[in-house]
Amino acid sequence: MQRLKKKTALVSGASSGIGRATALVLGAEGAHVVLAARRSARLEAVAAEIDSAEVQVLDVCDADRCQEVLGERTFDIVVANAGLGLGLGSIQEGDPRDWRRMIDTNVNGLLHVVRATLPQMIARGSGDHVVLGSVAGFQVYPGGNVYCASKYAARAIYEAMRIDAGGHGIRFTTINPGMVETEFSLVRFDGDARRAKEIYAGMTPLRAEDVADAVLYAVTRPPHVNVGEMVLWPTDQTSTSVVHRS
Ligand code: NDP
Ligand code: 8X3
Repeated sequence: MQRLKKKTALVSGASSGIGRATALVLGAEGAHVVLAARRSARLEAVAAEIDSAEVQVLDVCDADRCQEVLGERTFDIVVANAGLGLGLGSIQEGDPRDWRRMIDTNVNGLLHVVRATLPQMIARGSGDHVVLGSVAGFQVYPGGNVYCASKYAARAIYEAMRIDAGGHGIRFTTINPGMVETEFSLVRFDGDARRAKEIYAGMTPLRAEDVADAVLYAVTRPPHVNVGEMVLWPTDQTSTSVVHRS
């Protein structure tokens, strides 16, 4: 049975990793999926795997473009997933350009998507708004500094939505995974594939599909049930800075 038939879902950051996996599961459940990210060819490839999908090339850092592309639409489900980490060095040696990009994408970009999509949900009195947070939004770890700060902010934005836009039939969810093997580490280490691979050496990370499954669980509960904060750890990771490796 397709549980999301006649629903329209927006997934930001759908060109890779968790966003791609989420778009695929929502599409397999019958949703029309709007795939948003910057890389159009990657989005087209994901769209080709979904029965009903469309591509929107969108940089979430661009507030006007978010409003233009998303503001006039109605979405039953929004998965605000686009995000990145850059670098893993100490705060005293951090690069302000990396800080700006992380804050612009993970905080301002999230706010732009929220601002463009929440009003129509409020007007219709329904919707599922899902924010991709992280365990990094609960515990700072060595070298995580500004990335962690951006994910603490994402959690605050999720809480703010519940408070400011609550009472209109909308369900607010934040899914907070630990280590997931995606392109995240490749981006964090500026394309250094060997360093990215080492992060997961001797342990079993989450797969993007595990996180997508959690999103699907949240958006397929009965209407009176709102899954709020969900934290997903790999069994081999017991805190943001403790990983058990064989
Ligand atoms: P990926 O690098 O595989 O995917 C990131 C996605 O975000 C890509 O589709 C990328 O698309 C998109 N994106 C990045 N910047 C922008 C932008 N400015 N505008 C639009 N889209 C953008 O990483 P993940 O799938 O792992 O990451 C997804 C989310 O999950 C992030 O928010 C991340 O912080 C979070 N997360 C990841 C964990 C992990 O261990 N992997 C753990 C916990 C949370 P494009 O480049 O085409 O724009
Ligand atoms: C991204 C994964 O392990 O750096 O949120 O927190 S981790």
